[in-house]
Amino acid sequence: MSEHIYTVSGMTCGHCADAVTRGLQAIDGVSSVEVDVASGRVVVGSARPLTTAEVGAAITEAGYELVG
Ligand SMILES: [Cu+2]
Repeated sequence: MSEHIYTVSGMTCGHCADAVTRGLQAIDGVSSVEVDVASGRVVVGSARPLTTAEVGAAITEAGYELVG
């Protein structure tokens, strides 16, 4: 179990947070997602290491941007 912290831009409300959460939870091995809309901070817990590419792809697909 490891925890990864990302910054996502473009989220403005709870629906944005839900979309990002759903996208990240669809990644194999992801066990938890916590989103703070105001800061754009996203904490992802996972059973295996995640690549920036797969996390970025999931966030892009949800309509937002991984910035860090
Ligand atoms: Cu929104």
